[in-house]
Amino acid sequence: MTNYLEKLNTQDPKVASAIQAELKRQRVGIELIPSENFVSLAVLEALGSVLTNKYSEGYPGNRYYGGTQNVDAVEQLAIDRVKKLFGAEHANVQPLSGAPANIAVYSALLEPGDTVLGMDLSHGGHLTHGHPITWMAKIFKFIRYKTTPDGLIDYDQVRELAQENKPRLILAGYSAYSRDLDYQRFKEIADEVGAYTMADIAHIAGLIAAGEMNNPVPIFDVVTSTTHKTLRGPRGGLILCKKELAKKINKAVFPGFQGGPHEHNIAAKAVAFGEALQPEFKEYAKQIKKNAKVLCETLAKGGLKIMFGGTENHLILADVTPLGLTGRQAQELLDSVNITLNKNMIPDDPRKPMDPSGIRLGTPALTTRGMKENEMKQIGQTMIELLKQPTSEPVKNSARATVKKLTKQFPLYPELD
Ligand code: DSN
Repeated sequence: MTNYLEKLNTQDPKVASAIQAELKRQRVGIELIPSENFVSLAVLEALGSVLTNKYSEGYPGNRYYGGTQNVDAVEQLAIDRVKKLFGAEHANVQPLSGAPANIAVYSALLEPGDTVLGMDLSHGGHLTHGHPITWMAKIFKFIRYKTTPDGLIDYDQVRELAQENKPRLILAGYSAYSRDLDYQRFKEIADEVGAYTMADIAHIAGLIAAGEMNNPVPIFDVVTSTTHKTLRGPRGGLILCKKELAKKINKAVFPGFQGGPHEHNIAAKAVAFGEALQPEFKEYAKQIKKNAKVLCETLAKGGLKIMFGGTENHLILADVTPLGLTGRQAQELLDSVNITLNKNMIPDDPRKPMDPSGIRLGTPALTTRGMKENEMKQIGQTMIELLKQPTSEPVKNSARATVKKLTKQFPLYPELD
């Protein structure tokens, strides 16, 4: 593909040049943000397709608009593939992203004022799991469970909180926790108090699809996800659920919460689900985990304090304050040599969200580029050297040289030249 952005460049060079600059940034950087990935060219093509022109409120075979035969076919493909991928009874692929998917589930299953038990944000949970800053926290009562000092979910505490507060919904899932979950245990607790079970697998969906992590879909009532993280699809969301909740969930997404579905995006989801069904995707997911383990060990050896006792998935949450830096300083320093990750709160962080104690990083994007354990070691050592000598120009230059060497060795989107 040699004419990438040719039309755009002629018509609107300002937008074209910003996109080109972003392509370059992605190519020359070591991308460690655990929620980011690089989609295939096939996914990009579907995203940029004429399906963006079509309105299609409703669901396949039952729409409010004419001319929907082609988007029906695409949406049905996405539904069938994602059901197969996770062993789900029902799938809704219309949520625009993870937050709308979660909100749609709350509105499907709960009444205003109902109680939800979810994971504390600083212990790895997510904003949409009831952080007081969100609108949802004004509508529902959120109670939060935490991890133990050794980094596990304290299921006894979850049970106690459930018995005490009688939640209508128990929520499992996270965006900064590095261990697997015992979904059966959550389900037993929920059954004792008559609560629905909901898992948000946004971060780990790709690992679950590949059989590399526990799958809540056969156990839980509802599972939500984004499609753009380890699942390596376009930016978007989805909801999986038991057959008996299908109507409620569908009605909550449309017309309850969203309007016309983004069918170009749903087409790209279908392509990504098709890719995730291939045997190569299993190898990819395995490698993500191997890479995360090596990176984690290298960072721990170098003096970072790893939260939750290590990693069983794609991500690492680490306290950088033992090296005399804050999370924000570490992020900015690494950014200056094109290593990208994000500052993050650690459990019960004494610092503020905009300058917390920790950094969060992961391996899905670099694994897509083809990097393996050796490269993870090099990257981890480079990071440690820099974090230990933040003002040394020679160390910075050496880090830049490593980044340059690795990103050249593992090129990104060479077809787009
Ligand atoms: N912003 C996403 C992440 O980075 O984990 C979660 O919504």
